[in-house]
Amino acid sequence: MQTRESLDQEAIRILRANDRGGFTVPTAGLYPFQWLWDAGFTALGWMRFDEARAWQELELLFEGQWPGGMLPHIVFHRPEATYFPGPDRWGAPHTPPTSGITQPPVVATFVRWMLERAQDKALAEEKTRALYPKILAYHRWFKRERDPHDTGLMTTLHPWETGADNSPAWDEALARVPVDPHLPPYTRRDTSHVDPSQRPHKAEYDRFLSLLEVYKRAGYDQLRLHRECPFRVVSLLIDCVLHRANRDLLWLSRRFGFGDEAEIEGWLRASGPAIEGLWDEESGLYHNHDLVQDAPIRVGTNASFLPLYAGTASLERAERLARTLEAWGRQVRYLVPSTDPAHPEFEPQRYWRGPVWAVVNRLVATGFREYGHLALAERLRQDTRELAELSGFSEYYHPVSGAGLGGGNFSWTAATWLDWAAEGADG
Ligand code: 9WN
Repeated sequence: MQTRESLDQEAIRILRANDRGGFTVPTAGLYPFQWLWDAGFTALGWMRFDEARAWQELELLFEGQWPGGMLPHIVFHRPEATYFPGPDRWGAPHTPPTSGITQPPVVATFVRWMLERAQDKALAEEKTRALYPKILAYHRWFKRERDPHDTGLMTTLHPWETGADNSPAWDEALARVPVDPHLPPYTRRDTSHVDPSQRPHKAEYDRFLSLLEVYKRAGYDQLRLHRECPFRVVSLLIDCVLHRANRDLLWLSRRFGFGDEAEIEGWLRASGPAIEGLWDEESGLYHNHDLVQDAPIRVGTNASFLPLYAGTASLERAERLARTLEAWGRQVRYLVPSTDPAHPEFEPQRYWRGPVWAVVNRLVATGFREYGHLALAERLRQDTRELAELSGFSEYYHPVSGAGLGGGNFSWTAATWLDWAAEGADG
């Protein structure tokens, strides 16, 4: 058990050790590049002790932005051999090399939080002004390329885009993805860093990689992929994070007088009711949606609570969600398990199939706090804090024993400690 002060120091040490000169790797070895939503959470952590460095994290992330606005989920700033798949396998048309898919778009919201909290307001305003048009271009890309029929919901093309790669929510949709008979042979690197019982199975990797071949054949043409990609879902992680990000982009537009309010309000008018359409009265949860089958994916996950973070839910639905989460909390010691602990596919040590992720806890807690469920929000923060005290800054944690799992010395967990779990920046 470590003290608050020693953990603060340890968290700062981890971010500095994972700094590669302006961008932060999630953890050395296992993930040696810059990831999109990791960069967002990590910038919040840097903000606590080096504001200039925090802004730089986002500046370097946008070096990966594609001309059409897409912000890729990995920027391969420099070659590293310890991760697969690397830039060659993606074959994406960009310099610096990047992946060819996106990830939960946390940036607009976190830029707002950074601006609000900054000690150096002049620097924060200058950086926000420079980032704003890039974030707007990214959100326009989402609307144009991922919601071409204006349904209010984004099409997600890969489990990696959701950030929750092997969640049981994707099992059926992924099982339908044919394994490419000409899939080039590959050697996984993740299982040389982490015990395979804590990582996805080979059957999942075969399909993760088969999807890359589909994208390359389509020349990364998103509209073509709406027809040709065999994996198409609505992901609560993407849609709720994007809805929230658009609310914060709207706020930024007003705050600086950028004049984009009407366009952003139009997006929000479509996405708000569409997210509410994912509600399932019977389970008291929101569900992801399979677009290939046009059917709800009835698997409770830690993302099922995110319409509170989006701010789209009614007070009544928030109350139901609170009761559902409290019920989960009677089945595990630490909230929020990444999968409903009563679900037959719940696996408490395997990645997104059961373990607790500090960053998702932070988003879920923000939602409950904003809806006035202060005790539950505080329990999420307390559980996250205890996990760090017990097991240090791991990638994820066992929801029953609290053991640290996956990679160690993990940037976004350390950053989430500094910015939120240690004492809470926001109440
Ligand atoms: C694929 C970096 C990333 C996180 C994801 C997490 C994991 C990568 C992987 O690591 O995914 O993107 O190779 O397993 O699932 O959420 O951003 O920390």
